[in-house]
Amino acid sequence: MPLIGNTEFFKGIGRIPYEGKDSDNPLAFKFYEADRPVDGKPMREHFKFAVAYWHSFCGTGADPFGTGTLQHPWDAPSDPMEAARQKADAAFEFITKLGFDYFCFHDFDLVREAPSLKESEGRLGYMVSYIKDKMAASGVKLLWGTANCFSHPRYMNGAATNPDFRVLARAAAQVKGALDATIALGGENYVFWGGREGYMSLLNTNVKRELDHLGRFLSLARDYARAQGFKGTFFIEPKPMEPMKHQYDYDAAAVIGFLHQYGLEDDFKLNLEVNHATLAGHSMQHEMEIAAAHGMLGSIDANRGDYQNGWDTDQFPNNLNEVTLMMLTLLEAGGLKGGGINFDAKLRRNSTDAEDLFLAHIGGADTFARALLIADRILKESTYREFRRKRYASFDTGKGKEFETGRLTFTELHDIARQQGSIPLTSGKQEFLENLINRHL
Ligand code: XLS
Ligand code: NI
Ligand code: NI
Repeated sequence: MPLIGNTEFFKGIGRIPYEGKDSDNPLAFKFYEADRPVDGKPMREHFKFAVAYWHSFCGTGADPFGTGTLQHPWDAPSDPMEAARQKADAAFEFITKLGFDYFCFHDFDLVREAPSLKESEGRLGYMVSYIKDKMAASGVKLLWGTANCFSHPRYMNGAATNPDFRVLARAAAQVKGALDATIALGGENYVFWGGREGYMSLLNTNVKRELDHLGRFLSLARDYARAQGFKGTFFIEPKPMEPMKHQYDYDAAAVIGFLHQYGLEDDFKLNLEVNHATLAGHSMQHEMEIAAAHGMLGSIDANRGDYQNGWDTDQFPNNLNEVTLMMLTLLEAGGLKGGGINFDAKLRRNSTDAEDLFLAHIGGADTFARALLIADRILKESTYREFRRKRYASFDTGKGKEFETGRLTFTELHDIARQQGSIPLTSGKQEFLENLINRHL
């Protein structure tokens, strides 16, 4: 295994092979076979699997009740630039051994933020060139970049929706830097997750002004990036709450309405996250269906929640039934528009072996690969597609078609109802379809 840096961080683990479903090697893919074609394109293109820099290389396992349990050797150097270089070395060793094609990052995942904006920009600029070389050497690409405008105390009342203009300007400077970094690294997309764009209390909040500020901020960011030659897609990542009591980007439907209200619908799509969907009281398939219905199914942050509790636990995906339903929607929608599957998931606090990060990603990739194969079979070999099509057959011809194509008036509908006599009940066949899905799992 040729190393890109000098130190090997994940010793004793080589390139993860595909060994097929009968393998009992925990460090092998059982279903994810990158070059295997499914429905006309290889798995790697369906998924564009990405490693999330923040969880995998910055997360320490700390929680509100205790300090970190994961002691990363790359965090040891006190010099921030040395620590950042080592972290990048570890990240690219990991991604290359795993065989994924992409990564995603926030600006200050790459290097610790400095006390001043100017010095922070200098640090980021240096790390961008360091990482650019690693990308060239490994062939790993950037799925998307983003700015962390939620961790620093200055953002406690929001970034683009902060009531203090000075904080908004500071956030703009940070997003500019993250856009520049994304463009310099050939990033295919750029994400906005409005972590603190919302409120803790309506008593101190002017919702209308905050939404207008957010709309203007995003328009300016878009115009800046386009002027710099960025051709990729901007994504909004909906999440209903956490850290705020309420976030404006609540769910897919709310974000789509917002994008249209502020004239952003041509440049922006959605980056949907499984655990955010469930926090909003939806299934992930629901969120994907809503996005796909508007041509906005852009990208996916893959993880899962714990269905016994209600916060963003960001566990690695392993629920075959849930992911199969997602893959049905993905295939029917013709794939993701520009994005991929980013594992926005973290190890449990007590998963402390170096190999655990590999096992987590292998399990996630295998769940998606297996689900894709199942969904492809359901669509090609069962009556699922045909049943769903036929359910709307009354709109395919005659008066139904005239209605769909805008050729009937309301009074004509009334006339039709008068003439048509009694309407037989038609079963929705829900249990039939549920059994059909289970039979293919
Ligand atoms: C947090 C979000 C975050 C975004 C990127 O819940 O998922 O990780 O994906 O800022
Ligand atoms: Ni999340
Ligand atoms: Ni996310």
